[in-house]
Amino acid sequence: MQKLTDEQHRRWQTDGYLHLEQVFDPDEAEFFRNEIDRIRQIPGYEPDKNPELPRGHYGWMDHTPDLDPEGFMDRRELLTYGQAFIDLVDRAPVFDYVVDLMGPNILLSMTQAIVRPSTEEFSGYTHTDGGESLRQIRVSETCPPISMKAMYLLSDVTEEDSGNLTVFPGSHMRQIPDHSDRVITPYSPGAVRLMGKAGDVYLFPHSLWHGPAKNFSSKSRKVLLYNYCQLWVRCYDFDSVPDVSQQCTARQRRLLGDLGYDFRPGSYFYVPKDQAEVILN
Ligand SMILES: O=C(O)CCC(=O)C(=O)O
Repeated sequence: MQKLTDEQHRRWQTDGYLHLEQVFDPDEAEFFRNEIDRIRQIPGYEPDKNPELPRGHYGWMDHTPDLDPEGFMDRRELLTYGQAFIDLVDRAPVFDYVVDLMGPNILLSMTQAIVRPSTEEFSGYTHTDGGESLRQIRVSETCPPISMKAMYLLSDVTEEDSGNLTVFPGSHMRQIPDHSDRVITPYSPGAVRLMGKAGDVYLFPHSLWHGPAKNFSSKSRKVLLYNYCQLWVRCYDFDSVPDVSQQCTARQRRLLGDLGYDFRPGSYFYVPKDQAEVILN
């Protein structure tokens, strides 16, 4: 498996994110942009506006509310939309780097496609991932993260206010002071609005404060997100091994929570005997 360099490890520990250049070539980036346009038309999980539901829950919809390919979209559970989305689950080198950072005892916890249109109406936002509890937890810089994500950038983001992923370097280690008393935005002191090209990937843990900046670029910004968590953490997208696992390789099935035997108390906390072998493959 490919490993990160010492310099990349040092950056991960100090800044809390890594920028990998040109993981996809232009054709592959275009392929996935087109795939996002395709799946917009078909049913799937999208943010649910039902005020009765707790925050962060998604609902099953016939299609994305905005059918314009440049309009907003936030689709979850991508694996049923085709083999290309399944292949990304453990694709080199990104997955190799995830294992290098997290170790082999991991699950795929979420897949997501987001389109951020160019608009005056969206002012960006900043958050940590994984909900209220995970926000309070910070592992030390020498520990593997509890959860992290790979963001595949499918559009060029080479200017400010193009829907840039904005990060607060070091915030995975040091909580932003007073964050519960004041709203942290992509324009707050300490924010870095990242530039990148279609095909680049950002890796970052859920504890890093981050989020999308405004997009005034006149083009929509499209990304794919693949999240991973330690095996003992629940995944976002499924409450049991999903049916799509039948189309997956042994390693992908393991990443979807198929341990190779039926659940029994202790499962997921103490790992299967062949866990490292299956994941390191
Ligand atoms: O850039 C985006 O559109 C959202 C990305 C993000 O904040 C996230 O992945 O949690």
